[in-house]
Amino acid sequence: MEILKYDKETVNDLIKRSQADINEILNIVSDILKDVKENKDEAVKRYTAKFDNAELDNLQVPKDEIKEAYDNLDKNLIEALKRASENIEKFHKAQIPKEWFMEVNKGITAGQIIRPINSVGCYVPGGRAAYPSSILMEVIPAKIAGVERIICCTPPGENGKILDAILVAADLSGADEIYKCGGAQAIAAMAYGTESIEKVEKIVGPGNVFVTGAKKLVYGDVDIEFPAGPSEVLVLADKTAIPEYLAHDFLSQAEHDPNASCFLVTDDEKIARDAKDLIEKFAKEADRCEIIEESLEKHGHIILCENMEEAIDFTNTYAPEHLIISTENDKAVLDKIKNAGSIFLGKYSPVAAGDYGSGTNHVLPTSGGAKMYSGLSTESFIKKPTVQTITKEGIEELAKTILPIAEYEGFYAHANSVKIRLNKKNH
Ligand code: HSO
Ligand code: ZN
Repeated sequence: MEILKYDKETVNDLIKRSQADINEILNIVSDILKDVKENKDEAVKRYTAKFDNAELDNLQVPKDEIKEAYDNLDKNLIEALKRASENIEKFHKAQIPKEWFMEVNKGITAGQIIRPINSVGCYVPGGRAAYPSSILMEVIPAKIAGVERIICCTPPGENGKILDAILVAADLSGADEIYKCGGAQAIAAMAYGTESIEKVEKIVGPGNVFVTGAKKLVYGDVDIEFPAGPSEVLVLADKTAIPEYLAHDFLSQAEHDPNASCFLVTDDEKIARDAKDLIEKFAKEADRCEIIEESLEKHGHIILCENMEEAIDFTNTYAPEHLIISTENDKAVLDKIKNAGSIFLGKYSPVAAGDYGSGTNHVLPTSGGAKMYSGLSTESFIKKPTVQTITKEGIEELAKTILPIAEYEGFYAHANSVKIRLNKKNH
């Protein structure tokens, strides 16, 4: 890893990330979607045999497998999942939007009510790692929003089973149904419905390029949250930061995926050098050393800026999924941050806190998505219909606004629907 002096040109190249080109695989994904739409369960089972090497009779996890999972799972882990759930619940309850009404003008009362989406599909990837924590992050906010039917899909292992921790997390957080299927076929099943998986209205959760590609293609038939790709962290540090902490923050993101991206952006040369040495040293000793070294080699960068203004400017352009701020005056830096998925302020706030248990959500926009999306939240599962009620006096006054515009647009029936209400005495 090199220490790069900040200059707009060089740095603009780094911002592109490693996103595999989803367009390249969209044809394959589109064939899978069509196949599942037509052949339903049979197609899902066929793809599960092909991609996950699992031959399944039934896609749905039966109750006794969930019970067995509780019996088999380490009690300490169950307790930790419960504690994490409590914090996630507390935090996401605070996100429930308020209903409100106001008098826009005399006689015109308008407002917003909240209603949950009726059914939601939570996707959880398998493969390189198991993510019971992601189940909590997806199911709990949906539950708190009041979603009536919450289903989970995750690929089974070769033995046709889902990991105990995933089943326990899904059950603890209140999922109604759990299915053994992954990849584009799972997204298709949730979007279109099959004999055993009833269609849902929104699909959330991260996944590989096939999952992300499938979510893009089914968008419109169902809602999705945002495309989520490989993990990212940007650490914004000045001379007061502690290089050991920064180094471990780097590794904790790099260990996710060879395509994960890690940036240290600082105005202090000594911090940059010390952090670089430690990152390289810890990477060699790390458990997931191969993934970490590949990720750091491809997408690990240390950027040395002239001053913190420049560092903040770069941060906003990069719009990281996770942002750690470790500076003399974190709050003042925070005030200048425009784009980031989830922000960790101060020395004692590692990303792992948000990943597992401080309560915030870890399903976050990547690849610059933080410029236009927020992470998953209770609001992701809530619709806000508007409501209005207008008095006779209110519509009489409003007619002066409506009629000229409606007539200009040539919508005379619109105009008439107002006029008819104006001159009637007894209604
Ligand atoms: N950091 C990941 C979430 C996660 N970490 C799950 C560990 N488990 C989101 O980018
Ligand atoms: Zn993580």
